[in-house]
Amino acid sequence: MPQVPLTWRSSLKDFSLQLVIGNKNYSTWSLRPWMLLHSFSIEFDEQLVSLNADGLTERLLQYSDTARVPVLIDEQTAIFDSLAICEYINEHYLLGQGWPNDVMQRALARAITAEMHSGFAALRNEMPMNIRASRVVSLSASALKDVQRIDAIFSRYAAKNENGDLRLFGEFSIADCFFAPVVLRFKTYLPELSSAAQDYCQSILDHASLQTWIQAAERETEIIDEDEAGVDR
Ligand SMILES: N[C@@H](CCC(=O)N[C@@H](CS)C(=O)NCC(=O)O)C(=O)O
Repeated sequence: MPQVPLTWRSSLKDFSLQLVIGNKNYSTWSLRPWMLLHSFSIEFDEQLVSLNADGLTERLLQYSDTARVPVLIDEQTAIFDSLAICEYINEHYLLGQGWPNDVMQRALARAITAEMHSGFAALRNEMPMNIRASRVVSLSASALKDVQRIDAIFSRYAAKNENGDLRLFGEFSIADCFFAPVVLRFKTYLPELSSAAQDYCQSILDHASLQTWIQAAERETEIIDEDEAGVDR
């Protein structure tokens, strides 16, 4: 992909970009586009909708027919699904810089992002994101297999950028945004990981945008019962 200078559409005066998200403590899907926008300093308004079960569908239907968050509202179009939103941000605001420059690395980054988007069901069920918590869960064989596969992804594709930070394929991209929620699940439940995977997790946890999200999650007080798993460590 040709190198193009980054020119943000958000520098235009008449923009109004709105991201509708769920509770920061729990909403893995919301974190992905939020982290992409925040990391690339694209201005947006944030609208947080409680994921509490009472009247949830009606609350979410105000923004999208899918009754799901995240939703990105740009120029009165509501774009739903975290991957579609990230692709839109990449095309419309980042001029392609949301993915690695190299075509092969870009293909692999898309492959693992798609794998995360559509897979790891056991891990999702058994280790819900719960940033404030430190918990112990006993994992099924399927969830352990998911953890091992993610460990292999981190070990294989994490590489240092010029600041010495570990990022998938060496430069921060949509792939890191998609795996950040898993890093937070690992922080809560501490499954056994290789040292290479642990190093990647720590490096992403230190990312300034993720720290901003974590701090906001820690200030939240609402409990979503469906996403509380395990016992306190
Ligand atoms: N594939 C969708 C999934 C979005 C999703 O399931 N969001 C959850 C919150 S993290 C939701 O809106 N749940 C509402 C409900 O289940 O009623 C995406 O990638 O955005």
